[in-house]
Amino acid sequence: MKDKLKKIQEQAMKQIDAAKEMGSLNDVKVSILGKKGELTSVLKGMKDVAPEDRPKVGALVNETRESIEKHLQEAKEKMEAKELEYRLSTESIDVTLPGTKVKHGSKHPNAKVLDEVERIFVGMGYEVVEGPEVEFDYYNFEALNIPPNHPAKDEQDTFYINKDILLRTQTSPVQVHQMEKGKLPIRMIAPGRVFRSDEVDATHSPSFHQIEGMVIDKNVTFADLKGTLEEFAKELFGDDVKVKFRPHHFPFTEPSAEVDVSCFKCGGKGCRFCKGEGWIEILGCGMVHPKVLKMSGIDPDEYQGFAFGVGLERITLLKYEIDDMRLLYENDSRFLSQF
Ligand code: 2NM
Repeated sequence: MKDKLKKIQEQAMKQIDAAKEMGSLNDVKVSILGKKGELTSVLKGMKDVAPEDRPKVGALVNETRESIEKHLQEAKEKMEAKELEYRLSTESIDVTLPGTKVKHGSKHPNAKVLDEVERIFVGMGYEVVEGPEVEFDYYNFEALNIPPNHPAKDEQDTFYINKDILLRTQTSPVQVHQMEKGKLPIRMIAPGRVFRSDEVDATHSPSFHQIEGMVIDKNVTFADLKGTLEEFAKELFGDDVKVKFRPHHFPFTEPSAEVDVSCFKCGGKGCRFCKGEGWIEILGCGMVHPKVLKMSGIDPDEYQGFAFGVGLERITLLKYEIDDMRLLYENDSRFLSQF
């Protein structure tokens, strides 16, 4: 038995010393110490050894195993050290090479303008409120004093789900919901997606975004409306723009107006950008119609309000001098990465 163990050990040592790579080192390990290895089979033959000799033989087997394992480990470490040395002497890193550029996304120009508009109004104490894109006819039209026979209600302009339910054509329904809650005063803006059955071209899309604002309090006058929107226009387009209010008509406001800013490209002299006008229209506004207040449960003798509506895409096109609205919807990264 002793001789057999000695032979196994000698043979193992020889094989280990002869191994040239990790793989053959592992093969040696398996063939001797593995489940079906030579040393393991000796251990399995213990039942044939006389009981009084077993402790001695067992100790001898363990000694042999430990010695082989130690030799294996040493050979492995030597091999690893040699490998590392080889890699260190052959591989090198040029730390002066330029790094790989990491491409990262950028905010959509619409989102940037919306951020800016929200910042301006939040700074004046307004709340940002959102509401559903699918609405009842009542909230989109009737509660805003838009009569049943109004042309805007035509199926050519509005997407109807059924006779009473539609895709909102403006975000004013959000203001109506807020008025119905009965918590006064109100200072809010309602940004969001709106829908109109328009053909796509450079200035139209069946789905775009609006930001509507509304203030309701005691003693609110047209002077408050003018001061607020003048401040808004100057913050958005620059302190030196002039602001002009032109009389207009909306069913939900009385009086109503459209607001122009002096062309920020030519300073008002007239250029290609403002089509020679010197002025650029940016929004619609007015004093909330007493009928609109009354329908939502507000007493117009006690409370008054002003409201306004801005087309987000229109402002984005103007601010970034983009000449086609479709560019805002294509999400071509070559376009978007410029902002
Ligand atoms: C506009 C122009 C003028 C408007 C009115 C209301 C409400 F709910 F208070 F009646 N919200 N938004 C309004 C007024 C919208 O968009 C061009």
